[in-house]
Amino acid sequence: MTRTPLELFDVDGLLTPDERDIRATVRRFVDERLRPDVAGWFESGELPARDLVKEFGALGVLGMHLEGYGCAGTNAVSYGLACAELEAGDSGLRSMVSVQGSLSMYSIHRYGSDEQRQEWLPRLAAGEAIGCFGLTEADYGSNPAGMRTTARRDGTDWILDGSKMWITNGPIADVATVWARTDEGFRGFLVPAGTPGFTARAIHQKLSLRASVTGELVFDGVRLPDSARLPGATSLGAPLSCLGEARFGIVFGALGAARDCLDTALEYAMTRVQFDRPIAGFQLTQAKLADMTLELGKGMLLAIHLGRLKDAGTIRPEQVSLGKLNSVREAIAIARECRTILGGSGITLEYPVLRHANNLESVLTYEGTSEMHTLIIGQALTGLAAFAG
Ligand code: TGC
Ligand code: FAD
Repeated sequence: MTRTPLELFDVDGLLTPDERDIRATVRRFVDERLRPDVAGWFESGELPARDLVKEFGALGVLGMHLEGYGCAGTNAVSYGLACAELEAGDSGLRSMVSVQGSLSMYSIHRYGSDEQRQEWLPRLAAGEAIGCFGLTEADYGSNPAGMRTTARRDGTDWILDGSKMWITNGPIADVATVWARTDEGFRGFLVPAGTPGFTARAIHQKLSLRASVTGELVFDGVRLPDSARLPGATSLGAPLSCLGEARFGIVFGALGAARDCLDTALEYAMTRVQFDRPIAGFQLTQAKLADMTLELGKGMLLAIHLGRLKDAGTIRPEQVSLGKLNSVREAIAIARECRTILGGSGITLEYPVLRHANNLESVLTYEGTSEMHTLIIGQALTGLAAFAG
């Protein structure tokens, strides 16, 4: 009798019936709605983003871990499991959901005024509007504290100048959460699409995350009323706390991509015959499968543990870094190893493994590079910040 990798760890035994139901619902949606088309979207670099966001809204995954305003209010583990299922489909599709729920909606939910929440959250939860989150700039990625985008007061208004780079959903967003330097410290602003002076352009020729829209945002003397400012956001800690939410989703999400690769490689190895026997029967193949199963299972146990800490309200940023670093590092190693098991077939879009591996290059970099998470863990261990010279 054979077992799937995560069955070996009895992961299901750690989950509640509700958590398993949510996972099954999202898995079904991914298998039926996304899987048949996702390789094509990746190949063409085009996807029906607006339709998909509406479908994600109907599924209930947009801001699903937030309370009120049409959000499902699930626990963190359920949100993580949903991210894993979405990323088993494609990292770009999980990104769309992460950015909408954990970055755009969370920033408004946590730091916005009542009016901002009422105006945007129900539409964002339903997928009737798309949100994005602009923190990174061309010259300030790992070090957002150096950002050059500024907002200066002009009477009761603000004038926003600068640009943001690599922004997921940027060119299709109805509202952008934009972080800027002001005389009073870092502040966040909600900038609706179509505001005079605000433009967005798509970044093309990506070799990773092709089933996702990525863009540059430019602000040229954009005039905003003070009511566009997120009143609760008064330091860089505000955007960094939003990153904590999205990073948590990636802890689970990347493992979903890894699981999809391993399931694919296992199935392939059982049926691919060389030297008159399935390649799964060779010891070297089994060693690969066993090692990958171990890393996938260990990663999932850590993810669930972190989810329980998050649900208890005790999780710390460096613990999220442990999970993000581990999940993405192991997922990309698993994806590459699975590619070897598929031989030549592994380089095509007929199988998902190299698509996942390519996507995971972005996941390794965004939401804090592996090096940044290593340094965050190093700082927690030593008390010494080694980010700057
Ligand atoms: P530092 O002095 O360490 O911190 C400034 C203030 O922020 C607080 N803080 C956090 N709060 C909550 N959660 C976190 N994760 C936090 N990290 C820091 C900190 O306590 C402090 O608060 P206070 O009250 O003392 O002011 O700031 P630093 O400038 O030295 O930053 C250090 C560093 C390197 C850790 C930070 O800059 C960093 O995380 N850099 C990586 C940047 C990054 O991850 N960018 C991601 C952009 S968004 C994105 O990639 C979306 S991808 C799309 C998708 O998710 O699918
Ligand atoms: P850099 O910061 O220039 O880093 C380059 C290399 O130098 C990395 O290996 C890094 O680890 C290393 N490095 C830098 N500093 C140090 C140091 N102190 N010590 C050791 N090594 C160091 N951003 C958003 O704000 N919103 C989004 O929606 C968003 N979506 C994205 C989507 C995609 C597909 C991609 C690729 C990126 C996205 N980003 C987004 C940006 C992402 O967060 C940044 O790319 C990331 O933070 C790294 O910044 P950088 O690319 O400028 O690299």
